[in-house]
Amino acid sequence: MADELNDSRKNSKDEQLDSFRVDDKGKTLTTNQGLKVSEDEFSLKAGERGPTLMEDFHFREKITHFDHERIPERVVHARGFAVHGEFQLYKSMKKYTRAKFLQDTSKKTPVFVRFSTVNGARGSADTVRDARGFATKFYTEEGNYDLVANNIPVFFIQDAIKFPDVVHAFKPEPDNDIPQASTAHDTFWDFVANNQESAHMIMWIMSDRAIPRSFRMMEGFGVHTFRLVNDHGKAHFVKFHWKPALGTHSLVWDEAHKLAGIDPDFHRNDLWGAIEKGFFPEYELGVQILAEEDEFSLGFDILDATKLWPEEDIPVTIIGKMTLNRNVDNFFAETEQVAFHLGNVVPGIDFTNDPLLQGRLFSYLDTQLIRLGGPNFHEIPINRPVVPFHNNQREGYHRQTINLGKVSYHRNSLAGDTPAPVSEGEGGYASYQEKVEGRKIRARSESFADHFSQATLFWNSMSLPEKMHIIEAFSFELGKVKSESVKQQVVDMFANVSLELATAFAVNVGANPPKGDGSTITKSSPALSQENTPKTAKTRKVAVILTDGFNGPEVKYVLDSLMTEGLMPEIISENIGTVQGTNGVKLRAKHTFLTAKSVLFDAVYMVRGSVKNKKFNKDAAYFIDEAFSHYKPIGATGVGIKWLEINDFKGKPGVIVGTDIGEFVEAIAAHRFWERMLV
Ligand code: HDE
Repeated sequence: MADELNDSRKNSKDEQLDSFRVDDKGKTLTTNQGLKVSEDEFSLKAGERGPTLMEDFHFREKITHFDHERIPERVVHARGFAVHGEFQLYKSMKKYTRAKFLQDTSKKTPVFVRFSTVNGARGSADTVRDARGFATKFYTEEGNYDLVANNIPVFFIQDAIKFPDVVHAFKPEPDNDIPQASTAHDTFWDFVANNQESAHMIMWIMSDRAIPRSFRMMEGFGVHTFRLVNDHGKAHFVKFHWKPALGTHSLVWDEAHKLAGIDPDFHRNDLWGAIEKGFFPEYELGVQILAEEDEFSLGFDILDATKLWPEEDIPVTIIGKMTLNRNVDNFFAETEQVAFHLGNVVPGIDFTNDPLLQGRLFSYLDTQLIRLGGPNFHEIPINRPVVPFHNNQREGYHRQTINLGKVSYHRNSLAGDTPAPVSEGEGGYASYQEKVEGRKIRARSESFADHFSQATLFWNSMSLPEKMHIIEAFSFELGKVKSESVKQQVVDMFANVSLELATAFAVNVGANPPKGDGSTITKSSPALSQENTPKTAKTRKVAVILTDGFNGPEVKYVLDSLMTEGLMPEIISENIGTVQGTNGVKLRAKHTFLTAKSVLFDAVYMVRGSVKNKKFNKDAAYFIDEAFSHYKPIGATGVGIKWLEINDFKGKPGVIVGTDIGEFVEAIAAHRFWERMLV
């Protein structure tokens, strides 16, 4: 609740939400009409064993409300998790934009961010292979600005009219509703092979980017080319980026699979838990800027959403930082009811003619009408701007504002012709006056025709382990396709990206090796590889396997040091509760092997003690073996070292023996030891 919030986190949005928050604790039960209720367990009946009476208004109100508790889930991005935070600018962007929140470095702008998977239903698993949504609502002093981004910088299609097609293809197949959450097999790959503009996005979806370790460790991309417009009306093209302070990291596929069963809420638990612990995730906002006169200088069309701007060609300038620092009070009221819309812009931010962007401008408003039940969803607390809104829109379902007076039209004399528009100089939004001319035509521009060069750029930029993961992902996904023809079409299509790639997965899925010469593109972009991401051990979870009789001072030193370094060690023992070491050291075990599996941790610290419990030893062996096979760092002291020797892990990459904390923390920061893949 807000009153528990420490003051530094309070902001204008939070203060606004305060007036809608209700604490029912300690209150008398009433009906929705405020009538105190004397009995809430028994319906009103004609006799103790008789029928329930129609007259029972309390029963009817309670059941009717319950019957109507659900709203339609989002048609895409149904499963999501949102948190509050704030954004602060490092340097003024006044040169490029009149947007006030991008000019004043002293201001903190409240934000609400919803992360999501695209494909699965509301109750599906977090760790499926999919793009992730990364939608940010900035509650600025000029109204709401929504940056509705994904963790992948390109998209499947080039024109919004094909969105229903691609979504129908990747959602569960319509006859049997299989598979849930993950991408459909035959229909999706049939779509891909017959809509080859998808090639670049598919490379990202088959890569580690589609199985992120955490929402806290994902980049965000606005995808489209937008416009920034300054006070003088001068425009620049812009691409928006979010860069996570913790770097961009991923799960491995086997781990992602297991997590979907062991903890379907893995990503929401991770984000919720980090914020509750005070580990506030941070992302820097970056922009790539292109002068209008350079529109045609990149060798591809900047209106084509299947293209990215290589960061080595157009550097990302970091302009500010977003800190996510508060969990929601109520999932439905905030996370479910938040409504994002690309059309929520502020002066100084404008659109381009990207046909995907243009279509989205229609879709996001339209979809809220069915999802939130009418045109007044902007009045829902989470959607309200922190500045007042005044216009002549009236009535409709669930209207809450009580507009005074008789006048609800423009122009008028009875209210002095108010509410009245203001000039651009006074903050009125005016669209950028782009000169447009052309014939009405349903066609794709020739400049959108190259579907493969950047898919190859992506492939060329991957490290060896990343390439092996991509081959594995294609082999897994296509391996599930029943149609031999579809498999072959996909193999032949991806030969245009890389002959090496297509040949490798063709063998695995039982298709014929591809024909053709492959790609001649040799360019690569190091920024695309996760090998080159920032690496830190901060906030990583370490499983500590510990039993009674451990070396008290030594283990305490290791755990204290890990915590000082900002890591989260959690003890697994024979029982939940106290574990007793030498020198009177007592620690608290949070887990047993029943509640903790290795996939829930980033690293293992193996200590053990004097216990001879066979079942425990067997479970510990499985645990550490699995962690090793997922390339995770493993540390050991005491009896734990002997155990590593037995399993022949000692001396292997990422296996650290002894109390050199620096070495262990460095290994955890490295995240994975892919060298194990090759030995
Ligand atoms: Fe969306 N998208 N989208 N999308 N999208 C929705 O809006 C749509 C696209 C994205 O957390 C829907 O409120 C069309 C690209 C996110 O609430 C809907 C097209 C990108 C979210 C919709 C696209 C996105 C959505 C469903 C092709 C990355 C979740 C519910 C032209 C830049 C927002 C809703 C949240 C949600 C339409 C393509 C990101 C139906 C027509 C490209 C993060 O309006």
